[in-house]
Amino acid sequence: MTSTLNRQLTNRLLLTGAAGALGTVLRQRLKPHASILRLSDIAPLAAAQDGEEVVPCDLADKAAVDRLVEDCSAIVHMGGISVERPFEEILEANIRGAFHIYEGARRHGVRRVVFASSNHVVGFHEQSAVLDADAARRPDGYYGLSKSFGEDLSRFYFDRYGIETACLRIGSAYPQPKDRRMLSTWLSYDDLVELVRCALFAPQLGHTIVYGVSANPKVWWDNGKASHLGFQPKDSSAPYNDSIPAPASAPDERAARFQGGTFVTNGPFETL
Ligand code: NAI
Ligand code: 15L
Repeated sequence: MTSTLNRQLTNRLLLTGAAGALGTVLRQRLKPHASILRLSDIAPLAAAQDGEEVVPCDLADKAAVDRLVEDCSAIVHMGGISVERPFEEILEANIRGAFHIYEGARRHGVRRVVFASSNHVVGFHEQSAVLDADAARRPDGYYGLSKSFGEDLSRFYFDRYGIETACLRIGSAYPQPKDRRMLSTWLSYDDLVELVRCALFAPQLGHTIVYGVSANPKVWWDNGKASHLGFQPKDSSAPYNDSIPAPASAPDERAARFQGGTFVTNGPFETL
């Protein structure tokens, strides 16, 4: 039993995107770290259990997000569109949505946010490159651009208002790697949970960019500039190496060349 003294605990923790793939995992695994877990999504959510509050909310609705954030001590912001979509959809959920989260944090005295960024902020770097937190941003679509916006937005709210943020440039968070690219980009669920825990409770956070990646044999990202988080991934894609076949057909040359994989050729989805 973890004693109260060394248990890292926040009072009311807001988890957005709680009905999503990663939100569903975090809803269970973050419970020991919050007296109350406030769960939100635009999609239906299972009824609140002990220690939970369920508050449906559209991130594009400024007043609703303001009410959502009130009385929260920290935010794990996982909500939003998680793939390439037409710009207007990305604009409402991811860009306006992130702005509403940070405005709510400012107005209601939230001091720390864990922001789900993405590897698609740097998706047009070559797969042969090893990037650290200061690598040039090379977003590979409107989705990646929206995450790049979130990284700049959170930097502004730290510099101007002192609200600390960890931007998690998550690679590929799934129960196991699904293709050859994920042998480099995979983040296990256990490592995801540990990364979020480290980001929530690191004594000094400031504004930190950290890649969400397990201890895979070949990684494209160096977390040396995020060592103050104390994140030590425990899993690796190595055991899956032989079970993942080569793609049935030759991948698009650009998808095979750049870190963003097929995102670099997705779309455009724009309609007039
Ligand atoms: P997901 O698509 O399963 O979950 C996102 C959730 O956000 C959904 O439940 C959706 O209903 C909700 N949402 C969308 N628009 C909304 C709006 N306007 N208002 C309120 N809620 C809204 O995505 P997943 O895989 O769980 O990812 C979680 C976060 O992590 C996302 O921000 C995604 O961009 C990011 N991420 C995920 C990676 C992965 O490998 N799963 C990799 C890199 C980043
Ligand atoms: C992401 O940002 C997506 O949200 C996720 O669905 C995966 O496509 C992941 O990137 C990836 O690059 O594997």
